[in-house]
Amino acid sequence: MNHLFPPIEPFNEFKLQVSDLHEIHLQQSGNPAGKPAVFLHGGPGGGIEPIYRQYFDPEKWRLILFDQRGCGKSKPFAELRENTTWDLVADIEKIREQLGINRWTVFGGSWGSTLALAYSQSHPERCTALILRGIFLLRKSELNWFYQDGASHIFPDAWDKYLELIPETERGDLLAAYYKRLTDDDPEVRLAAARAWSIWEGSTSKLHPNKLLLDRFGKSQFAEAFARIECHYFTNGGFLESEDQLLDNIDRIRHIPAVIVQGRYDVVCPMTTAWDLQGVWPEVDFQVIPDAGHSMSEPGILAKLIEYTNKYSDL
Ligand code: STX
Repeated sequence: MNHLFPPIEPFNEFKLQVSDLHEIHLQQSGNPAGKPAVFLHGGPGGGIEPIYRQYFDPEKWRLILFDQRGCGKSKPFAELRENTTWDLVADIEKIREQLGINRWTVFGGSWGSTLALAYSQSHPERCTALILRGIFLLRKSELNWFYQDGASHIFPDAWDKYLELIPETERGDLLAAYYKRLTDDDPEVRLAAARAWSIWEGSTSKLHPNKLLLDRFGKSQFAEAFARIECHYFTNGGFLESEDQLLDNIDRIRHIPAVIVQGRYDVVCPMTTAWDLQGVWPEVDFQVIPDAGHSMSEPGILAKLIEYTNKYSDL
């Protein structure tokens, strides 16, 4: 059975100024002489967590984690300016160059999978392997499913709380209604919207939701960056050229060893998306977890991810 590695501290932490405005926070853990891997967190705006270090054998891997622009310990906090998918792709290259890494394994779930695809399709020669989970391609149908009409039918109780904040006249376009409040000048308006937005996602991420997770999503510090940055990216279609961009450019990466780990009962990023991706990418190793939701801590997903970080440590 594959289970988490013991908790470890980073062996090195530092800041990197990636633009006049943004400074990002990075850390390295595991074996400094190990195989390099970069961890792309979700959201966007979710930030990194200590437990993410425990998915990689610390003797085999040199793991690089960082807080994407505007979240976690990166600064300025919750900043939306100069914050696009392509800024993040450029940051990943800056990090790689700064650390003197030639090629690395790219690990990302949910929004992390979107970013992993955008990065690897831009810089395929830098990728040794891809470990992707809970696939999210930011297509209109996916956003509509989660923020307008879809997941609402599975979690009507949590949905009511997400709706509560928005007057009926504005409910025809909830993304727009939330964007307006998340970018309001009044911090109280922003925060109330941020908490409701984040709690909705926290309530739907696991097959068996737990209070610990909800507490984290409801914390104002986490919620403000998470909700503002997510809503900013989603309002702008992920800054993609077209909504099928990541499917259309699969030729650029099909030669790279890659696995998709997908929970059958993922309500945040339903399996249709992973299915469409594997449909244009027959080379990918497609692993469906029959009894899992969205979160990377779902037992079957966790075990499969660790199986693959172990397997790919030999590539
Ligand atoms: N957002 C999905 C996503 O990337 C639509 C995501 N969901 N939860 C997370 O990320 C965190 C666990 C990082 C908070």
